[in-house]
Amino acid sequence: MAIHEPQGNWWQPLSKDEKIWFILALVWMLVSFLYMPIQHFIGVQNPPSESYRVSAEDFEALIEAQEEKYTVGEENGFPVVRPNPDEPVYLKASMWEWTPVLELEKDKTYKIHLSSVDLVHGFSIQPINLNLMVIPGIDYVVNLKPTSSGDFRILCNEFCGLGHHTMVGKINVI
Ligand SMILES: [Cu+2]
Repeated sequence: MAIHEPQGNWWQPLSKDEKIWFILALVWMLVSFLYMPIQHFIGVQNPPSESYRVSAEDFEALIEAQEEKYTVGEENGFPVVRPNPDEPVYLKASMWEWTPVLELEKDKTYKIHLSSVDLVHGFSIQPINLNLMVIPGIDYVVNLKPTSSGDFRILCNEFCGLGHHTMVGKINVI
């Protein structure tokens, strides 16, 4: 025989207050749910979704070609590169450095190609709040438009070994 049916009215029908709260919660949930894809299209702070596969050797070659063409100086042993805003810009993460130092012009939009040649690093620009992952084998494109001039530090925010805390790069905005 099946389990006995519960006797009588074992549950209470929803009261008016409960119904109102239930409907409010449902409506808010639907608004949030629908707003997520809308924000993807109208939000101006979304991470870009452009990425490519790239080998460490190919990315190193792109970094070297960029250095040959656009190096304007040297800072702490790193080449200072002033790239052309109309061309792709390459920034390499490796244990435990960011290469090169980039010199960018204020209010110009750059397509920065980020990749790592060893393991996962994190790209974080200080003092502004920007955090992205840098993954070996992936060329991740960041559309970057500096809106104020000055020196910005690139910190690695993914633990990447003994020298992680020393992994600081630099962007000079002129
Ligand atoms: Cu790192």
